[in-house]
Amino acid sequence: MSASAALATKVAATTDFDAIVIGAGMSGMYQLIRLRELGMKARVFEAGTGVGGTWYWNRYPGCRFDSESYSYGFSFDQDLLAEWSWTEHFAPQPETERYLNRVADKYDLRRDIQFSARVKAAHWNDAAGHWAVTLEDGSRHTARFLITAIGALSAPTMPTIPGMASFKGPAFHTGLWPKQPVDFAGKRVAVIGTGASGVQTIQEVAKTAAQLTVFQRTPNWCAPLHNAKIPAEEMAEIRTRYAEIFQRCQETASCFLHTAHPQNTFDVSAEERNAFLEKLYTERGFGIWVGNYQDMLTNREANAVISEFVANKIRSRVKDQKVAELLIPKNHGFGTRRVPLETKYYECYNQPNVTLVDSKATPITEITPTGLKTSAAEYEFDIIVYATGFDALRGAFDRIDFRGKDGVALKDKWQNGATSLVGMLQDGFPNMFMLLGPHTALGNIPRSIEFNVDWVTGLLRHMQAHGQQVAEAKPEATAKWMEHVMDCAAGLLSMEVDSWMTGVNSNVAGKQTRIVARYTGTAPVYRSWCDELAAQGYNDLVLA
Ligand code: NA7
Repeated sequence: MSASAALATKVAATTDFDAIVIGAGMSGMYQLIRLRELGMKARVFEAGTGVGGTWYWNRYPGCRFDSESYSYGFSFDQDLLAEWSWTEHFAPQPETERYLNRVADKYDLRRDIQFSARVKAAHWNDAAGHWAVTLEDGSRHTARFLITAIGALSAPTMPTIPGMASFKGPAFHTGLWPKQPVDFAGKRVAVIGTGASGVQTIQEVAKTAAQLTVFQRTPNWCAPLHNAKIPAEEMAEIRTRYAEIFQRCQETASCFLHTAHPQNTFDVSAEERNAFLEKLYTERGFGIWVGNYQDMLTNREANAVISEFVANKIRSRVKDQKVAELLIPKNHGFGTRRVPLETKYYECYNQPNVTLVDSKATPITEITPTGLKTSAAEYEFDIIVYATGFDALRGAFDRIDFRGKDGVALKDKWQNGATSLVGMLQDGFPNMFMLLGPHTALGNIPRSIEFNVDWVTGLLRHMQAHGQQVAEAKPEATAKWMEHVMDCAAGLLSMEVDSWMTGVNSNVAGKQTRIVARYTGTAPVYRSWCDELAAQGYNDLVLA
């Protein structure tokens, strides 16, 4: 019997599982594959009835990637890369869900996944050296290791407007969309919220709704997606370049195909700059955001130039200039919040069936049985869509009662903002590994997921090889990492703006103050910290 199998057997004798994974999205699925390779008995608990996480829950109309499809899928399985065809440069949600189900089929993942199983609590038992996980149905399961694969944008938040329960028609949050399609044809529809989800929803619903009223509190800077179908010959060509594509993702700052242009905004003439910005505006994907001049997100004057460029694009695309001005952000510069990518979004407001309401000037005061009231008017609707976002980054953690050593609650530990070691470990919480924890590199998320899963797997393999059963981050290592996290955020214009990226959510008590909520360094720097930690024999961890 191999050493790993021997350890697995020993652990299995004392706990229900070697490892429990919370969540069957992309990170949970990939982690399960790797745990099996380690010979571990693993169980995944998933609240939904299917795999896919983000791509299971977010089935709102128009939901799709903003990362190029072929840079987003799993990179670890050559046969899957050879077999799968993406049909669009930015695949729509149903295609991605199909893709993830194909992965689940191929690896027979569902036999180790318990669906409709929402984790309520996870408590570390120091004496037994295991985690006890309690589900909402009251059942309790133990495992030596606990791996959270609960997503960074997975805790949807509803507004707290009086009367919400009284609305008689259907009402949906974009992140909790029903499986059966919603027919908007001939309906009067309200969409509340104009973030990335709202923008994708609006441009789709505007096609069929009799009347669409958009309630916009803060406009966002949106830029064209330039999506297109991928014909079979082009997909065949893309397939030959996968090694190059994923290599490129490893080298860029946020794992996208795009990365900052190595010049500053004012290094070039106004003419050259304008030509460059025009080019970016006509190119696919996030280039205009993450492939722009390298000082765009740190230099106020530089940021003003790109902001004015995009503002003029909005003015040229929207006929009614009063509406255009309402759609142009005035309280933050381009790229300092997440840039929603759009397809004829601004042109929607030229349609007679679409109305924009400034809900900063005239806030929504009440949801009524037949619609809603603002401080200025009353509206009647058949359907209300809440595109009001998520309690991001640590929100999904706050919804589970995690307790570490001495019964300390993670929520209390994170009272003044989350801490971590490389986003994946938390001192005081032994054997808990967070795949998309706070302060992990995000960007093109599957690239980060694959890295983090492989890193956790490497740590588990190391522990197996050395007969170690407990791993915990050292507080001093956590402090050093958090210092780096804080340093990275210094000087970023995005830190001056309220958004989920700075930990602000107006609908969640206690989350009104900006904090360094995420890792803002580059992915290569992030990975070098993690690799270094492993290369030094995990000296920043106590391994017992
Ligand atoms: P976002 O980007 O957080 O957007 C939420 C939107 O909802 C935003 O426009 C908010 O306005 C608006 N909102 C939230 N609460 C209210 C209330 N109470 N009244 C009016 N308007 C409200 O969430 P998304 O789902 O679009 O995107 C999140 C990320 O998921 C996205 O970046 C992708 O990476 C995937 P506010 O700006 O707060 O004034």
